Amino acid sequence: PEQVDAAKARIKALLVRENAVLVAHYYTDPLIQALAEETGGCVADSLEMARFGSQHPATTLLVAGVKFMGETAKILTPHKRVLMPTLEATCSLDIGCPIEEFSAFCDQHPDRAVVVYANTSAAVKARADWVVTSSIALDVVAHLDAQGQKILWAPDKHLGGYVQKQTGADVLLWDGACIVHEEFKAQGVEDLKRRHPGAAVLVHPESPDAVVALGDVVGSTSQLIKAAQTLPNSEFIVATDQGIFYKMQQLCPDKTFHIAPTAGSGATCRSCANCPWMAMNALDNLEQTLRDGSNEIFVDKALGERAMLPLNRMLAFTK
Ligand code: CIZ
Ligand code: SF4
Repeated sequence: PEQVDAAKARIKALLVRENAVLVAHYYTDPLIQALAEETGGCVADSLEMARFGSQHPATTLLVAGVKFMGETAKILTPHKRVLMPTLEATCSLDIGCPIEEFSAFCDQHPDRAVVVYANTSAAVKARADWVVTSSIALDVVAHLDAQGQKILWAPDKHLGGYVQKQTGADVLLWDGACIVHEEFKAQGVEDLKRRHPGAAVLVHPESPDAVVALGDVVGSTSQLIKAAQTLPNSEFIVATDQGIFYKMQQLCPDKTFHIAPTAGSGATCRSCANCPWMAMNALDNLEQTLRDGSNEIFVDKALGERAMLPLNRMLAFTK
């Protein structure tokens, strides 16, 4: 703890020296989330991270999360320096949607509006008509459906399938998945629910169908946090990355949170439900990046300008 305090103090001084602000995702290490809060930064989902970073006056954004979040920040504010604790932190959705194949898929379906999840590369965003996060996916697709548009959705097939069911829109799905959410098991959730009958089940829609079907609330990280605060239940079973417990516990100190099982046995798994790429963000690489300006994010200028259009459409979208 003393070493942690010392590291945090050094990072605080570096943030001031570099005129930088720390923007952290809910799935990062609780130490990083706390540091963001203590230094006037933000802890949020990818939509709010993008909004916060683009509006904050700091000239350097230090983005703790995965690569697409740093790229999004750079695309929205090309004049700012965007740093990340590591450039290795990617996402199975981004990896599973390479631009050449995706672009060919879009070319085969020119009649469809291309809607991509924020968890994609700058090049994929540049090929899209709309970028969405899980916070606004349903609203955007319902809006397009109301205009009679057919949709090509990428990359998460679980979230896309959920959106298709909820909106009734004509949605063609790319075959991608999140390696973290895909592991949640319906049987395990049911078993756990039997042991905690009063618990409400909170599910992120990147989870498989059968798990989503058990959700009392299905939604983005920010929506699940809100549900933890507003539902009367004192216990919750949560199917998303367990980094979210930091914020849930902070806002609801008297409530109990159980991670949804990633095995059918109903045994909870403390080491699972933790994105390996999010976990690459740590105090030591965060400090190193601020100290020497390493791990700066660059996005090709023309690509960035093209990708900015659907990103700004996302930020401007209100129901
Ligand atoms: O799973 C992710 O990476 C999420 C939930 C991103 C986001 O939109 O905050
Ligand atoms: Fe990607 Fe899943 Fe990790 Fe989120 S939790 S960054 S969707 S692999």
